[in-house]
Amino acid sequence: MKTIAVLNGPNLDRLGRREPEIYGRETLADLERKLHAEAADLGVAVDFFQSNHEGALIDRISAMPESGVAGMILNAAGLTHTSVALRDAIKGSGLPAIEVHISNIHAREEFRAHSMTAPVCVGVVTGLGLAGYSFALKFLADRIRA
Ligand code: CA2
Repeated sequence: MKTIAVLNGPNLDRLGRREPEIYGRETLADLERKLHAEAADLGVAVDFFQSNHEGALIDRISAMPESGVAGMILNAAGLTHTSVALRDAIKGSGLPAIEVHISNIHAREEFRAHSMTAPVCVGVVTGLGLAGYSFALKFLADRIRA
């Protein structure tokens, strides 16, 4: 069975516990449970990982090709807007990546509208809440099976 990695960046461990008006009330554990169930229906496995540390996310991405991961869904959170190193890691992995944002990064502060990582991703889902992860999972699962 093919594995799709789901990576979440800094502060997303607080999901559902602060700023519910922006990020909703569901927690990261709720999201993980939902994606595992959806992945089972799609015939893929999900490897779920969150870190507040840029280097830990980069190490995880770098290890993916050898560990048999077939693609990734990435919400790099605040690092989206700053991290050349993360962008290099995504590109270097050679794996298809979908960037996901819970909020619409184009409808908020100007600095959020620019993504360092989007140009090395297949596509971006932004502003659809946690459903964005599900859409990205379906897309990647279809693509990987094709
Ligand atoms: O909308 C998204 O998914 C973001 O990636 C979330 C990041 C933000 O920096 C990006 O511009 C857009 C922030 C993640 C912080 O997550 C929290 C969740 C709940 C409570 C507090 C922070």
